[in-house]
Amino acid sequence: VETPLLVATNRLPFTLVREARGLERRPSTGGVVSSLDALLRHRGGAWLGWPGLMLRHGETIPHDLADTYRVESFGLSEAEIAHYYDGFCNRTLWPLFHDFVERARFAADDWCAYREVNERVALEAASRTNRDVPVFVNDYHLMLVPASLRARQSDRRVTFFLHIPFPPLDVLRLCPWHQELVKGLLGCDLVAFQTGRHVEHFLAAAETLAEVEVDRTARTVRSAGRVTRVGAFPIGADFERFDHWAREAPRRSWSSRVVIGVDRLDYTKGLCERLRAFERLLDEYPEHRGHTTLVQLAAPSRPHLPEYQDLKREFEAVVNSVNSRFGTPGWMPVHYQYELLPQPRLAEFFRAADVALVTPLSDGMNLVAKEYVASQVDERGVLVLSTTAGAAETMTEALTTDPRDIDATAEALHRALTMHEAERQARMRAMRDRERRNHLHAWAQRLLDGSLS
Ligand code: ADQ
Repeated sequence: VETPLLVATNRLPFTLVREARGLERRPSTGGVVSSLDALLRHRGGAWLGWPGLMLRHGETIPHDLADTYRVESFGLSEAEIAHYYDGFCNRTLWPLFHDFVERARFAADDWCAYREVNERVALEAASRTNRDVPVFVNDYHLMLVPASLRARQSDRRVTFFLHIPFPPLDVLRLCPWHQELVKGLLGCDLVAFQTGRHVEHFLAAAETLAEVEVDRTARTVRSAGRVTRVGAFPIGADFERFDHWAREAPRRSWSSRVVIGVDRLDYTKGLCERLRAFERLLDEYPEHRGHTTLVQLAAPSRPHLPEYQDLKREFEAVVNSVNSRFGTPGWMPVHYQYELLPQPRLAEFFRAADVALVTPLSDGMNLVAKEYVASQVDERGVLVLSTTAGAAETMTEALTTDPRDIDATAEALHRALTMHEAERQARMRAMRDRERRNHLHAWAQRLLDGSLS
């Protein structure tokens, strides 16, 4: 019999909205949510997270008949949303860990709120499940939970996975509380990252702590008489579903060749640099004018934060300038859509696209690269990928580029658009074989097996 599990994330797999009839659940979509959900459905247990609003006295989370595991929630006050979530999570850790040092804000009241919320989540996790239930803590919002949980229950099994990069020591050190963050993770039995590089960064950070013994070869950290294992567990896409959606998708014919970009509208994703590279391509290789369209799908993200509003304005200005420079009555160079599309629609775009331009400035993994490969059922497209995306560590058949180097990205794009069929197919087939094995659910299972071994 498989042991049940407690999954702890910042958000629950749905958001609660208050309607006239009462509270309603709006399910979240996305790969990670669906894989953790599948895992819990299979093993049973509980999911602990924030439902997106404050429950009022007497309100409870509406039950769903399909629930096969318990849903447990924690609340966040307005001040905590401002200081813990918008503050320390999204204005300190997010930019710092993605190496946007100048954007990172270090405010003591944000840090205090982060500590308090993490404490509370650990308390909830400890009290709402039996001690023999392993806990799987997710992502940068909850880095102090493992140590806090360990202090209460020394025998609890705890695993942590970081979806974003773990930065090199010289960047991490800029955070006045970086040692506390590392100590927080050392409460785990297993700390897991997306890539080997992030593992190395973490071990280097652990080495700076007093009374800690790091074994770089075995990838272990001994502290307070206990051993924490550290490892790379690269996440995968939901391969079979994208493959299936792509095969089922209606075949629309495009009047030009298609280069696709799909991202949350976030400054880490390098959207403006990508457009500049496309513009450079049209400048340097006029043969693509009139024949190639960049389709950029952008999902709204953190739209209430001023830096995201600025980014949206800036990006849309670049779209307009490229379109007005090169556009003709019969051809619009950039087709831009600001909305969250259903995943089957994404698969349709991915299948049709001759090239995917996946050029984040920094990224833990990047699932879009993998979803594109999964949807390339005709094996004729080319993936252009940033060296700075975690995905580049394993997707070695992609054409890689430094996303800040506009000329290099334009070159890579030209090479992709002119590559011979046999080479395109060989590269795509190798990536499809790897990603088919390395799919999302296999990742979750590997992580659990790793934490229980
Ligand atoms: P994200 O930063 O959100 O995730 P990513 O891996 O690219 O980055 O995943 C984005 C997801 O959103 C993909 O599944 C994509 O299909 C979807 N998406 C993007 N734009 C969309 C649109 N317009 N419509 C519909 N769907 C859209 C974090 C880390 C990543 C890491 C993941 C998983 O930052 O590095 O790969 O977690 O661990």
